This record gives sequence, C-alpha cells and structure tokens, in this order.
Amino acid sequence: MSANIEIIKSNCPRDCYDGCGVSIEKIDGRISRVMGDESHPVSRGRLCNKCAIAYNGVWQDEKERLLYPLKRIGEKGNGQFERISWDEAVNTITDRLKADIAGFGPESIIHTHYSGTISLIALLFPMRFFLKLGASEVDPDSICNAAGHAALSLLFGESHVGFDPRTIRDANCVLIWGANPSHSGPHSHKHWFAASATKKIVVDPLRTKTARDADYHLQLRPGSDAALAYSLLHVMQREGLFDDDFIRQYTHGSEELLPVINRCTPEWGEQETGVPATLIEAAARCYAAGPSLLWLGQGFQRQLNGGNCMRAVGLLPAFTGNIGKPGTGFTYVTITPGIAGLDFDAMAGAQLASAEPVSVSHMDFAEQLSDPERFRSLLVWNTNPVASAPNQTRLRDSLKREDLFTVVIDCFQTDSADYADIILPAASFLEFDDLTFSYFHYNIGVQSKAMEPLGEALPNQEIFRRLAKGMGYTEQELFEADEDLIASMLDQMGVEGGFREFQQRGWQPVSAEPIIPWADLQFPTPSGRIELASATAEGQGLPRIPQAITDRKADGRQFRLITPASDYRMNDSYANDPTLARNAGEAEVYIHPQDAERLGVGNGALVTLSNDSGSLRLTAAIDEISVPGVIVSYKGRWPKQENEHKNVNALHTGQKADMAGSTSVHSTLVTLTTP
Ligand SMILES: Nc1nc2c(c(=O)[nH]1)N[C@H]1C(S)=C(S)[C@@H](COP(=O)(O)OP(=O)(O)OC[C@H]3O[C@@H](n4cnc5c(=O)[nH]c(N)nc54)[C@H](O)[C@@H]3O)O[C@H]1N2
Ligand SMILES: Nc1nc2c(c(=O)[nH]1)N[C@H]1C(S)=C(S)[C@@H](COP(=O)(O)OP(=O)(O)OC[C@H]3O[C@@H](n4cnc5c(=O)[nH]c(N)nc54)[C@H](O)[C@@H]3O)O[C@H]1N2
Ligand code: SF4
Ligand SMILES: [Mo]
Repeated sequence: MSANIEIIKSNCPRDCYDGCGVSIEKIDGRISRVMGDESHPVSRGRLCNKCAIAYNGVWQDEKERLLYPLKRIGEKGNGQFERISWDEAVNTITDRLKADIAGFGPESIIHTHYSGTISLIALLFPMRFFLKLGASEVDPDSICNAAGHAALSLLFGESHVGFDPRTIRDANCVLIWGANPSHSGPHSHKHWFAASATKKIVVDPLRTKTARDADYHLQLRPGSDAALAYSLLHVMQREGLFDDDFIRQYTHGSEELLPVINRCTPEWGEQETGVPATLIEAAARCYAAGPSLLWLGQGFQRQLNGGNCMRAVGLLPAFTGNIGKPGTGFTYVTITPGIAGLDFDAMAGAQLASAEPVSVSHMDFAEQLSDPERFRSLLVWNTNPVASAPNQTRLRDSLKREDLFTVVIDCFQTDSADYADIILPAASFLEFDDLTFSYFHYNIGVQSKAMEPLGEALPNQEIFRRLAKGMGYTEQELFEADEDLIASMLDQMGVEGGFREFQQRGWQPVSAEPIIPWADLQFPTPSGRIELASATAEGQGLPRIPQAITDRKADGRQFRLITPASDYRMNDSYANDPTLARNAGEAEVYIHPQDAERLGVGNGALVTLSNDSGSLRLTAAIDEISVPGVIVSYKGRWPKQENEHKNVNALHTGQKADMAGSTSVHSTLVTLTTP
C-alpha cells in the first residue's frame, strides 16, 4: 500500500527578521519532516540551522515538552512538580488572583511577556485578559528595542514603518548599522544582502559575517555611533552632498545641528570611534550618493546612550533626502500587519482597559519583584526571564519569595518554570492555526495546525479564555474564537478567500508592488516634518538635538562585553535541544589576541568575568572578531544547562539606556581574571 503524503504550508513564528515559510510533510497522518517552504521568497526552501534541528527535535518530543498543568511540590527553583488537572490549575490561579485584587488591588498582579511566539493571536490575545484584569506589566520592549523606538519616534513620529526590502532593486547602497543578519536573519543576509549588487556598508564593532560581506566595514568602538554619524555628516556637508531642498522643505531644526556637524571632522571621528578617517569619507560618499537603504539594528541601541545613538544615525536619511523614494528609507522593527491594515490595539484589547496599566522596565523588574508590598502574583508567558533578563542572581532571589505566587506558561520546563507555583503547558506553533508576520520583509503568512497538541497543552489564547472564565468575566472579546479572530484579521489586512485558501498559498506580500513609506513626506511629528531638533525631546528632559558623544572607553582593566544573537540559538528558545546544544558547544568568550597576550590567556583557558551583578566562568576563544578592549559571548543559553547554572545575564547589570528605560546590555563592563 502506498504511503499517504501530505504537505502543509506554515510559517515560522519566532522573533526573527526572517519569518520563514515552513513546509510540513506528513506521512500517513504523522509529521515526518518540518522543512523550509520552497516557494517562500525569503527562506527559499530552507529553515535556519537552528529551527531545522529543533522543529524536528524537542518541539515534537514528548519527553522534552510540558504536557500537563503542574503544581509545585518542592522548593521554589528546584523543579519538583506534580501533575494536576486543568480545572484545578485554573481554580488555583483565579482564586489567588481574586484574593489579590480584593486585598491589594489588581496592580499587585504583574505579568511579564515577550515574543516566545509572534504568531498574532498567541502574541496579542492574552493582552485582553491582562487589560481587563488591570494588572501591572513589565514593559516588553525594554528588554530589546525600546530606546530605538523612542528615538525614531522623536525624529520621524513613527518607528514601526520601515522600507520594503523589495526596493533594494532601486538602491545603489545598503548601510547596515548595528545589526548582524548573518545570525539574526540568516536568509535575509544571504539572499537579500550578500547576494545584492549594491554597495554595502556595515557599522559594527565586530567583524561579523555580515561585516565581512560588506564593501566597507566601519569597525567602531562600541558606543561611539553618534560620533561616527556626525563625522559622516561632516564629510557629506563639506563635499556638498546634503540635499538642501529636502532639508529645507521636510526637516525641522537643521540649523541647530550645523555647528556640531562642522566640528565633527573625520579626523576627530577617527579618534572617537577608531574608524580610519579615509574609511569614514568613503562610506559618507557612498551613502550620500544614494539611493540608499539604512537598516537600523537593534544591537547598537542596547547601549547606555543607545537612544542618542539612534537619533544621531537617524539623521543620515534626513540630511541626504534618502527617504520617500524607491531604494531609500530606513527600517528598524517594521510591523508588517500594521502596514497591511491590522488594528493591533483592538486585537490586544485596548478597549478593555479601564486605566493605563502600571509599567515596570525589565531593568527594574528583579528588584521591584523583591518587594512584597508591591507584587503578590506574577504571570510569565512567552518569555523566560531567568535566562534573558538582567540581574539574574537578584531575579532568582525575588522569585524564591514564599509569598509570591508565580504562574509560568511555556512549551518547555525552562529555568523560569522551575520557580513557578503552577505551570501551564503551551501548545506549539505546529499545533494550532494562526497568522504570522515578519518585522523585516513585507509578507504575512499562515500558521497551520499540523498535529494535535502534545499531552494537554493549549494555545496561549485558550489558556487565557479559561482564566477569563474562571475570573467570572463576561466580555465577549475575552472569549472570541480563533476562527473569528483569524477571519477578522484577514479582513482587516485585505487577504481574500479566507484562511483555508490562504493556507494553500502559505504566505503573501502585503502588496503586489513594493510600498514606499513616507512617499508623501508627511511625518506624524508635531511639526509634520522630520524633527532633527525636537522640543518633544526637550520636554522629556533630553537634549534638543542628538549629541556627538561617545561612551566611556574600557580602561584596560575592564572589558566591554557584547552578548549578541548567536547562530545556534533563537534567544533562549529550545536551548534544551540536545543536537543544538552539541552544535553550540560550551559557552565561550571571544578575546582579541592583543588582550589575550597582555593577560596571558591561552585558547581554551578558563576565565572569570565579573562585575557588580555577578560573575561567570567561560572558556576563552582567542579571536579577531572584536577590537581590543571588547569581548564577546553569545546570548541564549539556559542557565540550568551550564556548569554554574548561570548565563551571560548574570553580568547584565540592568543599568538603563538614556531613553525608555531600555536595556544597555551591550554596554556591560566586566573585569576578566584567570583562576
Ligand atoms: N545578554 C543578553 N540578553 C538578552 C539579549 C541580548 O542581546 N543579550 N537580548 C534580549 C532580547 S532582544 C530579547 S527579545 C529577549 C528574549 O528573551 P526571551 O523572551 O526569554 O526569549 P524567547 O526565546 O523569545 O522566548 C521565551 C520563551 O517563550 C517560549 N514560547 C515559545 N512559544 C510559546 C508559546 O506559544 N506560548 C508560550 N507561553 N511560550 C512560548 C519559549 O519556549 C521560550 O522559553 O532576551 C533579551 N536578553
Ligand atoms: N539566530 C538568532 N536570531 C535572532 C535572535 C537570536 O537570539 N538568534 N534574536 C532575535 C531578536 S529578539 C532580536 S531583537 C534580533 C536582534 O538582532 P540584531 O538587531 O542583529 O542585534 P544583536 O544581535 O543584538 O546585535 C547586532 C550587532 O550589533 C553590534 N553592536 C553591539 N554594540 C554595538 C555598538 O555600540 N555599535 C554598533 N554599531 N553595533 C553594536 C553587535 O556587535 C552585533 O554584531 O535578532 C533576532 N534574531
Ligand atoms: S528562526 Fe528565523 S531563520 Fe530560523 S526558521 Fe525561523 S524565521 Fe527562519
Ligand atoms: Mo529582541
């Protein structure tokens, strides 16, 4: 008898620039392989080397997945649990939440969440529950990209609308500033960036694969981005490369910046940034000649002056008129469904909020959670803060509080789940229908159910429907069915034919022809122009104009530790996959040969990094990826899989960037000692 082979199209809902098309092969009703969708323009038939392994590994492995609701039976943190029913779990949680509300108010309940999945319903629907509840929230973007959003909003009035990558066909130059798509968006790197015939400039303190594939690599010292941006502007102005008409008509406040631009010669820039003046000149000419695309990474705003850096780099398109025309513009974190017409606020239940929720930065979370007067209950979903958040040691101490009631919702038994009173098992993206998007390219897609949820796992949205029922809520938005949510979102985004038909296609661009954002050159700022100088900034206690400043340099005893996206890890998702763990090897720190020689550290030696937040032992890898004074270790390990049950976030101090209470993780300073 011949086997019955079926192919189901889906898309990857990880927090990744690529948003790959997925093809799920089923033989006789069982998933035999999860692969890349050959028709998808970004992934072109391949998943990344992380998901190709984990989607065929731990995601389908009953021994690795959370299967049932669990209640804690041991000490907090030691991971001993016993199975309970969904009814018992829901009742235990809602009884506690009701008691907290009655005794201490809804703000005493806090939830933390991020982008474990970004499929739209699983990402947004749970917010309805929390807004109705009136719970406090850990500001999600403060762990990732909040400073950049705040900075771009000051300049352009909006930060979620980026260039359409298809317009690279009209560009002569692509400038990637502080992103490393060779890791963080590997298909976009390969097919969009490396394969393009445009001139390529990369600004990164590390010699990443993205940097190696560029014509010009400006290997600046971390935190010197604003100085570099100003010296690029100096060269452009000196050589008559500014678009004076554009500046006059569409920008506000340029005259306030000119004296600074005049001062910032490329020779000064070389001193401040370490980038040779001749390279600054060449890059300035290349970008200003245009049409040029500017990819603003999330990496470079994770610095103490990250907001200022983003404001300064955002000046480049404004002074050169590289915006609003084919082959120009910038991208940061583009919310494609929003461009297609999706009302995010309504999906996330904004109408259910009776007051603005109390918001706490991730940078303050560990400390504030230690206060019993402030927070009584914690719900963790779509995130694993013990692995990803700052102040790891402090956070663990707070999570150990006996009087804190903690619920963790995840697909896997993470380090954070080990501290839960109740664990709820989340269904994976293979197990329910939804819609997906990318925050780089202009496609939206389906997420297709290809198997029954393992054990008694449920999608986030169903979990929150059950909790809403347990709370006695009656608003219909809290119970809307997936089919209706999907139909409504497709309708808003103008996708024709319904979900089943969309599943046959798998994905589609939000428009047949590339979209040119800001073509009308109207910007949603107070002046309607690009605000180079900003009264709004001043009102927020920030400088009116971006400052030409540089972060302190590491002083010879201290190192600047950068912990960016790893090729082997997707944040801290599925780090429990044994094949991936083998491929990732042991945790290493990359040290420049000059520093290694000075300190007498050999390849493979154990070194200890320490600062006020903690210490971490890592294996030294002597490598020229960085500049002297800068060391690198990749993010995404599960503490419990490491020797000391810690990862790099034991060193993340939680010091805030200059804007939006955002992370400064790439500004981390450490001392390095040998045992
Ligand atoms: N040192 C250092 N630390 C960093 C960073 C850095 O650059 N350096 N980067 C920061 C950044 S940018 C980010 S975004 C954060 C990310 O940090 P996290 O939010 O912790 O990481 P994720 O891997 O996105 O997702 C977390 C969890 O979501 C779970 N999950 C997946 N699908 C579902 C689902 O459908 N439902 C539920 N309930 N859970 C699901 C996964 O199993 C995983 O455990 O880390 C930050 N931490
Ligand atoms: N494989 C993989 N892909 C991922 C993730 C992952 O963990 N693994 N995480 C996802 C998430 S949540 C996010 S937010 C994105 C992040 O992806 P990116 O936006 O690429 O950000 P990072 O990886 O943090 O850092 C990118 C680059 O910024 C550089 N950088 C650090 N400090 C500075 C500086 O001071 N100036 C400049 N110019 N550059 C600097 C780093 O050296 C690094 O090469 O990736 C997503 N994609
Ligand atoms: S994590 Fe990114 S690169 Fe990997 S399959 Fe998903 S979308 Fe593609
Ligand atoms: Mo992120």
